[in-house]
Amino acid sequence: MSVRRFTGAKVVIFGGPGVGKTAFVVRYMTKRYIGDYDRNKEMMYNHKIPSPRDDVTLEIVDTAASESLENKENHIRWGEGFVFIYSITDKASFEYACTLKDMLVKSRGSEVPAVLVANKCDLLSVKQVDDSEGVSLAEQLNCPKFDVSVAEGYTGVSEAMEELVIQLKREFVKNCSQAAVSANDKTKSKLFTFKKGFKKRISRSHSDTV
Ligand SMILES: Nc1nc2c(ncn2[C@@H]2O[C@H](COP(=O)(O)OP(=O)(O)O)[C@@H](O)[C@H]2O)c(=O)[nH]1
Ligand SMILES: [Mg+2]
Repeated sequence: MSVRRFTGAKVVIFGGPGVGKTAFVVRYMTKRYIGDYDRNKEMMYNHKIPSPRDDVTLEIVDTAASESLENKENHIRWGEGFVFIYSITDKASFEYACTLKDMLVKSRGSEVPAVLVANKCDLLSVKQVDDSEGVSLAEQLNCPKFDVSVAEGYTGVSEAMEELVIQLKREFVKNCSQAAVSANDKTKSKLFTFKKGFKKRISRSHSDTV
């Protein structure tokens, strides 16, 4: 029997305009911080994570600032894991993350692999979002929250992505075992139908002989 291995997953980076989505992805992939990007471009990246057994490739969509509702819904259907980013300096971006969370939970439930990222923690003096608000959103998303400054460092970014990859692997294993259980159920039910048919045939042939 062939063993399925986790070789990759589709990840969506969600968040309002200017929260640092592109800076986050670029930091994660290159460890570098580049300040300015075109906000209206949606980008798709393939990022290979070396692993002892098989390489794992993440397909990452860095969503654009002005996404249509249809686009958001497409991304929610497409993604296997989600990074929700808001900026602690921008209340509207927090509210935007809450709206995206509602859309995700409505469509996919709250068990989907996800992490919440509170970005721009280097700008505490102009903070607009309380920690408690972020914690409550993370609870609703059923996921951990990471306080990061993409501008200041790589560590928080990589920790958030490592956590997401752990959740994605767990989900993969869960799906594999569910598939195995349902394949087993199918075999069992085939066997059951066969046994039933066999019993019927026997009792018919028995009554024929009486
Ligand atoms: N101070 C600060 N600025 C940041 C941080 N992350 C991103 N930015 C800046 O925020 C702006 C928007 O970033 P960008 O990645 O284009 O946001 P996006 O629209 O969500 O993709 C840029 O000027 C970034 O340099 C951060 O952690 N701290
Ligand atoms: Mg961007």
